[in-house]
Amino acid sequence: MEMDGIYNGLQKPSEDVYSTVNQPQSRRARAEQGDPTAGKAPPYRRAALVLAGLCALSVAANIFLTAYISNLTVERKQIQYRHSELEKNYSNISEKYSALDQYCPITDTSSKERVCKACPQNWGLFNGKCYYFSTDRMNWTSSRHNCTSLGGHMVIIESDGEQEFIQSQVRRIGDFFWIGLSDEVTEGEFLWVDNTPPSTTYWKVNEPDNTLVFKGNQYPNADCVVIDYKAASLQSWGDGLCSVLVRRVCETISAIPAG
Ligand SMILES: [Ca+2]
Ligand SMILES: [Ca+2]
Repeated sequence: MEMDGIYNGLQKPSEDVYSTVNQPQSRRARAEQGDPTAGKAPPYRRAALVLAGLCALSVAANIFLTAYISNLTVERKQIQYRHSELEKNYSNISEKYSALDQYCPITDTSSKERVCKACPQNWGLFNGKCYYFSTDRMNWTSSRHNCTSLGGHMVIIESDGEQEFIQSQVRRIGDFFWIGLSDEVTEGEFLWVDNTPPSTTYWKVNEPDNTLVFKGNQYPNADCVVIDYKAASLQSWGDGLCSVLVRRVCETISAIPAG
């Protein structure tokens, strides 16, 4: 029985055997035979797939980056705005705080108690304004900057009373002092540091002469105004060289208004 079965098998090969032989080998079959190209897509198809993938990736990356950058731009603008607001607040607070320390210094370090005065320390009160008569000497421009840095400006004299007060102090100290008047910008056109022309002037005789006379020598281009402590009357102004080192008078507001 078993032998018959074998013969039958040999004499009647199944159609499947022929069809397998005639048809091209399957990828699996080729792979089993060690064909290295089996089991993979053709090279051009793989390249196209890779290219398509890269394109999709690039488009996605572009969309993502565009959205990301636009987000960053908005954030940057918001931060810049907040930064400028903070800077404004800071300078405002700093100004107020420095004024607080100037006019209301802490008198007791343990209790932090502050005592407020009409003028900052070392400044004198006259008619609702505070005046500082320096002990050091600077050229006119540095004097101007120093008065500003102290929270005021170089003195602007607007009345007989103010001129009288300043001259009395200058005489008492016994030195020359710069005031906030010069014709540096246009020769002969004197302006205060706030760019206004003087409403009333107190020039000495023969001043202004655009000349500094010092120890018998004459120096031209005198553009900055000094108060002479030796003047006998209110007429005490003279123009001198802006580069000369002289004391200065600064002016600022008082915490107690005039009246
Ligand atoms: Ca001049
Ligand atoms: Ca002069």
